[in-house]
Amino acid sequence: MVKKENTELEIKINQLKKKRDAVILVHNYQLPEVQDIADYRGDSLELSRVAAKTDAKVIVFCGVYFMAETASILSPEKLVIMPDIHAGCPMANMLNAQELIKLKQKHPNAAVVGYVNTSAEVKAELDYCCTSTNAVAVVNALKDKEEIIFVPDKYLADYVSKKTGRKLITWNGFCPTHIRILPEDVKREKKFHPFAKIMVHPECLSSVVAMADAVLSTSQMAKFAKESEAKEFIVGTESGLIYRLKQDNPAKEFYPASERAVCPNMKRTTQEKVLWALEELKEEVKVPDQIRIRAKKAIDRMLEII
Ligand code: CIZ
Ligand code: SF4
Repeated sequence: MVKKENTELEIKINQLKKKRDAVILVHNYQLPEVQDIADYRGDSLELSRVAAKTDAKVIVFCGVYFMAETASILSPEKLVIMPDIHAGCPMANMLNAQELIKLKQKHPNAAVVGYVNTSAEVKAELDYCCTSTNAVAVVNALKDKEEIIFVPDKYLADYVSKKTGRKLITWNGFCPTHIRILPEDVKREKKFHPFAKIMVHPECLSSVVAMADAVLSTSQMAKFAKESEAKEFIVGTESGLIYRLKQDNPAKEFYPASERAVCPNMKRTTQEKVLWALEELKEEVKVPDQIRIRAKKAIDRMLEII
C-alpha cells in the first residue's frame, strides 16, 4: 500500500516524539488517524510487551486506562502517558477489588483467573491474568484445580467454559460495544457475502459466537486474515480493527458484522491529543508498587503458561 504523505500535524508529532525519546503504541481499536502515527499497533498484551522491551523513555499509550496500567506494571521505570486519561473500559469498571475479594471468600479454594480487561487493583487479587488469545490455554493449565473463578466477562467465560469443558464461577461483566453485534447482523452480512469467513471476538454474545467460523482475539484476527485462503471476511469486533485489516491485506475485503460496534472510549484519542501529550508529557499512568508487584505476578504466571 502506498503510504500517504504526512500532514503538518503528523510531522510535528514525529519531531516531538524523537525529542522526547518516546514511542507511540496504538491499540487495534483506535481511530485510523491514530493508527497512522503508530510505532506499533496491537492488542493490549502485545503493546505492553513492546513497552517493556523498548529503549525509549516515554510510552504514549493510545488505548484505554487498564491497558496503560498494564504497560506501567511491566515497565515501572518508564514514563507511561495517555493522551486522554478519561478513556476507560466499562467492562473493567464492572468489577472492583472489594467485590472480587468477597467472591474469593465465598470460594476459598478456587483458582482466580481474570481477563486483562481489569484494573491493576483487581489484577493484584488474581492468581492468573489472561487475554482473549490465551484464556482457553490458561484454564486448560489448571487441570488440578477443582474450582475456577473467571472474571469479569461472562461471555468470554461462557466461551472458555464450552472450549475447556470446565464449569467456571463467573461475574456479570460484559463489553457494551461487543454485545451490540446481534445474530441478525451476522445473518444479514452472510447473506450479502456468502463466501466470507465469519471471525468473531469472544466478548460477543454467545449466540453470535456460535455462528462464527473462527473465534479470535484481535491479534489472532490479524494473523488469520493474512494466512487464510479466503478473500472476504465478516468481522465481529470493534470497528477500528477493520482499518488495520484492510491496510495489511489490500487484496481482501472486510465487512463489519455491525456498524454499531464502536467503542466510544477507544475513539477519545486523536492526533491532536497525542501532540499535546508529547508537549506536556501528561497524563501519567503509574501503578504504585504495592499493587504493581502483586498484579505483575498474575501476568507473569500467565506468561509461564503460553
Ligand atoms: O487485549 C486486548 O487488546 C483486547 C481487549 C482485545 C483483543 O482481543 O485484542
Ligand atoms: Fe472495554 Fe469493550 Fe471498549 Fe474493549 S471495546 S475497551 S472491552 S468497552
